[in-house]
Amino acid sequence: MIDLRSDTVTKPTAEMRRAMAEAEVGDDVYGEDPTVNLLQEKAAEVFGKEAALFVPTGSMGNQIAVKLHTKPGDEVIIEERGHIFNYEMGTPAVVAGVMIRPVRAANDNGMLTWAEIESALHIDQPYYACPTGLICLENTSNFGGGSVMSAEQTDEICENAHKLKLPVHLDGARIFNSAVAQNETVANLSKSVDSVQFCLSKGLGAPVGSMLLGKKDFIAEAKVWRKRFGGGMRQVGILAAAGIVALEESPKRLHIDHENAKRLAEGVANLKGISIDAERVQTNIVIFDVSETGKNSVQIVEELKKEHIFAIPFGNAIRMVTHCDVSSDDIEKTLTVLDKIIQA
Ligand code: TLP
Repeated sequence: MIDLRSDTVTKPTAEMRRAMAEAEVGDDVYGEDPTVNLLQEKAAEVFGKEAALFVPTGSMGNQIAVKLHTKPGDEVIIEERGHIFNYEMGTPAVVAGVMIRPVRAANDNGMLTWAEIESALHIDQPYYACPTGLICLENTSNFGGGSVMSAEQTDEICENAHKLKLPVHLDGARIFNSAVAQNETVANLSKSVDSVQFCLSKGLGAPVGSMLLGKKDFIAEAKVWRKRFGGGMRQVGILAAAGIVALEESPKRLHIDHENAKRLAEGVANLKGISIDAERVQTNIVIFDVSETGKNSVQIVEELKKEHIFAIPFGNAIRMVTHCDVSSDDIEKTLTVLDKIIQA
């Protein structure tokens, strides 16, 4: 089976399983789990932030941030394809009581410029518009095709937002992919944002978990909200142990996933009826349009499945994501099978 649906499907490595078996644990709701505490310290150090909190999912990390940065009735500006807007079950409305103001990035890679954000701001219009309370960024942009945002782009947005006293939250679910692709540090990519969330459970390969980072007071408050969300997890060092291995070991191998994604993109670009600009694939996500193949994305995905290859259809496109459980041979096999399906 070749599972290209997502990098969330990875299985823990032998080293992770060993670390999990041997993890020292305590009750994390009391702050007494030494392995969780160590993971939080290490993550804060890697990102150069004051504090970090281990949360069960990326969605929880993002939504705690949305809740803490806003008040009910505020508006949150986000690129139209953003995960926080599209795939987190309407939580900004349900929990934070905020409106989302989705904005389409003209460059089509999911990355807003300050000019685009500025045109969507509501500042000092108290009687007829929801005031802008937060700007959310996503690096890499998942449905922008795994595109990367540079430190300079992020800094420019934050600098301008902060002049208006607007906080910026970064959904950095795949920020390590972004850092590797740009030969950057995650600290530099997130230095100007007020909070950042990253996932241990995606390209980094841990079975469960994400981290939310920010200032000490923010993280103390985030801990209260994690409990309210039902995320106080007791002897969770058993999961944090895998997270430590993921944080320390996995970034070193992400370039392999990027090479595989590039090869996949170049390969599908040559198939009849598929359109993708392979040049734009920078990390581990490959999204290609199949509308000219004579088959729709759901049909193609169904046929791939019969050959034990898994991908995700959306609209006219198919998404394939490379990760540590996908080899270069798997990529070649996928290309051969896809070609056969399209030719049939
Ligand atoms: N993304 C998943 C699906 O939910 C779409 C995937 O397969 O890509 N931010 C970003 C940018 C994400 O891509 C995801 C998950 C999350 C947040 C949420 O993380 P979890 O699944 O841990 O809640």
